[in-house]
Amino acid sequence: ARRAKQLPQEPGLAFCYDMLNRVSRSFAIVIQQLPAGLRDAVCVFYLVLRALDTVEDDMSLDPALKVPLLRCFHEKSYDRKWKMSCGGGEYVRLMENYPLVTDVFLRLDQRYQSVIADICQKMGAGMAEFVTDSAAESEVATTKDYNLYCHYVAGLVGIGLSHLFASSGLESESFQHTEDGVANEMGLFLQKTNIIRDYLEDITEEPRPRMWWPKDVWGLYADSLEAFRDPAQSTPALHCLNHLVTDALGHVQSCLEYMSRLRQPNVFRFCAIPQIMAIGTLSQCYNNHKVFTGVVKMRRGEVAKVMYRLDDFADVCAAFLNYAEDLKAKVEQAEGDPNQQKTQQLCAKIIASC
Ligand code: PS7
Ligand code: MN
Ligand code: MN
Ligand code: MN
Ligand code: MN
Ligand code: MN
Repeated sequence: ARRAKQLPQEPGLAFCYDMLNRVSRSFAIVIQQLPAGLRDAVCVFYLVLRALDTVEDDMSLDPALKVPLLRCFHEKSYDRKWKMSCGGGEYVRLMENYPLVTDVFLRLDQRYQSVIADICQKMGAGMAEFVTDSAAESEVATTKDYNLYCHYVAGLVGIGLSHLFASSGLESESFQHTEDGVANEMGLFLQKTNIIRDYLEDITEEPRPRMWWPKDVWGLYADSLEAFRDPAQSTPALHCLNHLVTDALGHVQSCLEYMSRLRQPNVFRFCAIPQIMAIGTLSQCYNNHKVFTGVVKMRRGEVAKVMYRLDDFADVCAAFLNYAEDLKAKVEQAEGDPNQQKTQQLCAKIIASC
């Protein structure tokens, strides 16, 4: 049951699963292992949002076109002819063959279609709020804005997925009502980890940087986000990094609570594997200057170890315990870090609840 399912032959579905495997490293495997009643809906949900994100990320699109497109993107999944040329790499093919995604979308259960379209509408409108038309040095002013942006691009995914789980009957009805709470935080934890880890990728983005680190945090440590790239500024850079890791760790209790309520083994794996990779990535990033000079990634073998034999909540606790212990050891070494105590307390709390 854990083997990846054979690729479907029907053209729409074949395109969707082929695309999924081309554009996502970690999601392709866990989505393909979902129960039949959810698999296609989650695959289409992923591709619709990936297409929306391609519009958001395309910096050659004029904001005067991008903003209205983000706002009406949810309607495109009902228009069998709609497609566009946008993005780069594999995403060009996704956008040019969008009618194949639409074809599968329109054959999904009505309730699944409504959830996907509703989340796409809210996410697109939220992304539109954060579009800036000049080379502003930072898009995100406050931690409140940071939480809001992460809600739009990831928290809403957690909420939508919860609605799909409840609609499928595979998980409890209570997943229908998790709007502002733990489902949102499941997404925030993943998105913040991505934003923290991608510092260098995002600041070196062409034609201009796209930064999501909140100014009310980085402003405590430097006059610009660029400054953190200077090796002479490594101390404030690490303090800022550790501050954001600490902020992200604040979501762990909610994530553990959410995962403890899942019942279907493959829905559980789909939710838990990315969460474990997130805490593993955070533990690698903490106090690690490589975030500012290169790519910090979990090793292949470590990822495989996570994916192999993850069956129940006890396995999640064991993994979180392991990474929280790693982190705790690193925090002890971070002498002079202004958030050291706070980070220590969060680690202790995670260890105690695992
Ligand atoms: C529908 C599975 C499981 C309750 C495309 C999964 C980009 C981190 O740096 O590609 O942009 O390349 O590594 C996923 C909650 C969203 C949040 C969000 C749709 C978990 C478009 C995913 C994913 C909620 C906006 C991957 C948040 O980033 O980043 C489905 C429960 C898409 C989830 C983006 C990011 C996802 C992300 P980069 P990645
Ligand atoms: Mn984006
Ligand atoms: Mn993106
Ligand atoms: Mn609801
Ligand atoms: Mn990123
Ligand atoms: Mn990426």
